Amino acid sequence: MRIFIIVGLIALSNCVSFSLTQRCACSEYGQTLCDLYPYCAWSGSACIDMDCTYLKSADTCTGAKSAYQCQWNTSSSKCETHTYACSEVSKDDCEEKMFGFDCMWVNDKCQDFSCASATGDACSPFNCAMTDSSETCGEPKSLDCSSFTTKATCDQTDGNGNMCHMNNDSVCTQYDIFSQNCGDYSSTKDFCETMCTYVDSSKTCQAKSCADFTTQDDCIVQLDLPGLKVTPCTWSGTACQESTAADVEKLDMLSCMVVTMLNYKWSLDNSKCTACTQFTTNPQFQYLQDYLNGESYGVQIGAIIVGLSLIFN
Ligand SMILES: *[C@@H]1O[C@H](CO)[C@@H](O)[C@H](O)[C@H]1NC(C)=O
Ligand SMILES: CC(=O)N[C@H]1CO[C@H](CO)[C@@H](O)[C@@H]1O
Repeated sequence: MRIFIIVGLIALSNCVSFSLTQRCACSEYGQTLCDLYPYCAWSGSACIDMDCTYLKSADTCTGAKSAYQCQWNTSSSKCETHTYACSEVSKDDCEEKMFGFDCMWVNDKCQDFSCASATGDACSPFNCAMTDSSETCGEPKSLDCSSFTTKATCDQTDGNGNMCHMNNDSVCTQYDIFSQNCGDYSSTKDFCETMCTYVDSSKTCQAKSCADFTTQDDCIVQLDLPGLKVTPCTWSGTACQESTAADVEKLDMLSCMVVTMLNYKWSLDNSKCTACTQFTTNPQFQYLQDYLNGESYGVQIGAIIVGLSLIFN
């Protein structure tokens, strides 16, 4: 169904990087690895995409354990596919965008999201018009950035994916809140540095690279959020560099999963970290991809990091 074959390995000279929006298809795994991944299920003869009917207890079926895909039916003692309404979601998970919810916690209840009642962090800069100075959150509206002349009045979002922000010459300018190209932020150093690296010598905003890490302990992966990619890094002895395909092959089992964001699998036959050839979408990032494709979803960098930590666990 959702399985598609694409070139998962993006070759950049001899370096490798991986898409955050996909992972190895379940069909790549034998039973041992299949059992490790919550997104897969062992049918008895093959590893298949997780399907509620293979979850055999209320504990593994309901809520976050099945990424809010399934619910335990107490009368039949079966795990069934279920679409959760906000009112059924617990406080802890109510505002978790990665489960695909558009909900908010108000008056001790998980309710449908509304810009007008959102305050503080709940206000999504992507979905709602938001003014930094007054901390107000409202329905999307159009903005004319050039009409704002001070930093205090300039910083705001229109709820349609655009924001006003001061450029490096103190002119209030319109930017995409989330551009897939760091270069779009070359004229605003401070915003550039929230996701990318600003290079003073060339006055350009560039994607982060492994060389940004200066110690061996930090030299693991570099996350390119605008590009929705992760690049594994290898310590050369003196510097942090982009890993080559040969470096990735030598990773141990856990690093193989984590560093490649599940784009490689551990081969039990030869104990090597091996590229998958079939991929499935990674729904933890699906909402972000949907946003980038023009649908409006609340995307916050924090939620992406939470998504990553779930994969790590
Ligand atoms: C639970 O299972 C019973 C028996 O199969 C079925 O009649 C009922 O509709 C199910 N409940 C829900 C909420 O789907
Ligand atoms: C002062 C300064 O750095 N100005 C730069 C602002 O950004 C524009 C567009 O990238 C550059 O052309 C300016 O040199």
